[in-house]
Amino acid sequence: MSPEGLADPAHRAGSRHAREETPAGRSSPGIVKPLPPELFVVHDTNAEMRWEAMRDAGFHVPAERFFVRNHTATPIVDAASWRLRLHGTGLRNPRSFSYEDLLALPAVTLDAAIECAGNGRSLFTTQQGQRVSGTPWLLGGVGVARWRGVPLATVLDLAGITSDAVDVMARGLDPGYVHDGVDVGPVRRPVPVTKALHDVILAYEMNGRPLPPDHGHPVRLIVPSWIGLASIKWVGDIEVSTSPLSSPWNTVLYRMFGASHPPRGGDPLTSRGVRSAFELAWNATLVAGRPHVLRGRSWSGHGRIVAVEVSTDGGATWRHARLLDPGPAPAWTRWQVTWNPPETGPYALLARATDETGAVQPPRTPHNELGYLFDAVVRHPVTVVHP
Ligand SMILES: Nc1nc2c(c(=O)[nH]1)N[C@H]1C(S)=C(S)[C@@H](COP(=O)(O)O)O[C@H]1N2
Ligand SMILES: [Mo]
Repeated sequence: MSPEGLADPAHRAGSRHAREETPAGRSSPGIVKPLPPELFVVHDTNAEMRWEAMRDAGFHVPAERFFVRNHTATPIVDAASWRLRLHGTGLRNPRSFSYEDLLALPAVTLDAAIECAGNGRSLFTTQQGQRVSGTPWLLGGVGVARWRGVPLATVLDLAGITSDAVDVMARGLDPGYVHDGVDVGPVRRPVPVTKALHDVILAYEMNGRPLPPDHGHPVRLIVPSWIGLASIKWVGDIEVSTSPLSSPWNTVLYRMFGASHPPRGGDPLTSRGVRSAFELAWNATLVAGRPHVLRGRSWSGHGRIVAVEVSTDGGATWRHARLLDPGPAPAWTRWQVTWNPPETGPYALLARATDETGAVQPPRTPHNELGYLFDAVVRHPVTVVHP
C-alpha cells in the first residue's frame, strides 16, 4: 500500500485514543469524533446510532450523529498531499488525481443511505433465537446523508477504462485488518464495472461539508443501494481489471454461510433488502390514555418505499402509516402513525415496509452464520405506564 497522504501512520496508538470513559461518553479506540451516550452505542471500533435521537433530526443524519463502522481505525489523511491512483489491466491511461483535480471535475449530489450488512444482526439472536457472529448491531447501523462528489464513471473514463474491464476495486488507507490472526491488509472489495459506471460516486462532501475523518476524509466511494462495505472510505487507489478481482471481503466475508447456503458461501452480497425502524428507544416508556405519534423510517436497496404498515398488537392487526417523504430510492422514507395505547403493560410495535418492486419485510430472515441482511419485521418492545 502506498502511504501517500497519511499524516499519522501510527494511527490510534496515541494516548488520546486510549481513554475508555470520558465526560462526553464512551470512546472507541478507532473513532475520532465524540460519541455521546445519548447518541451512540459503541461496539469496539464501531458506533451505532440511537434511533430515539433521530426523532428531532431531519431527513439527513448530521455527520456528528452518523454511525461509524471501522474495521480498524480512522486514519488522518492530509487532503493536500493525498493522491488517488488508478491502475490495472483495465485502463489505457493509468493516472493519479489530486484532491484539487477531483474538485475541478463536474460534481453530482445524491441523497443515499449507507447501511452495514450486519445492521440488525443482534435480532437473529433476540428475535429468532439463532447464533451468529459479528458486531451485535441493533438497528442503528444505517444513516442517510447528502453526498457530493464526482461520478466514478468520469474518473474511470479519464483513465481510459477498456471495454473488456470487469471489476473495479477501491482500497482504503486505513491500517490492515486482522482476520483469523492474519493481517489481510486495508479494506477493499471489487464492484462490477456495470455498477461502477452506473451510479457510484467518489464523494468528498457529506451534508454540504468536507467529509469528516471518520466517514472517509478526503474521499470515499458511495455505492448506492448496496451494503455499506462497498462504500470504501479513505480511498487511496482503485484497481480496474479485465479479470475478476478478489479480497477477503468478497471471499470469506460478506457472503451467506451456513446450512441453507452453498458450502463456500452464497454470492458476494450486493444490494440490501427492505427495513424499518421506529424513532424510539428500545424499551421506551409511553404513557397510557393519550395519543402518541409513532414515527419511523423505512428504506430498501431495491427501490422506493411505497407502503409502511404498523401493528401495535403484536401483528394481529395492521394499519397504514402516513409516508412523509416522496421516498428517493437510495435514501429512506419517513412515516408516522398515531397510537393511543389502551392499557398499561408491555407491547411490541411492528413496522412492515413494502418497496416499489413489491418486496415486503418477511416475518423471519433465513439464518446465516455471519448474521447479514436481517430484514424481518422487528418487534420493538415498549412499556405503557400510568400517567
Ligand atoms: N476503508 C474502509 N472503508 C470502509 C470500511 C472500513 O472499515 N474501511 N467499513 C465499511 C463498512 S463495513 C461500512 S458499513 C461503511 C460504514 O460507513 P460509515 O462509517 O461512514 O458509516 O464503510 C465501509 N467502508
Ligand atoms: Mo458494514
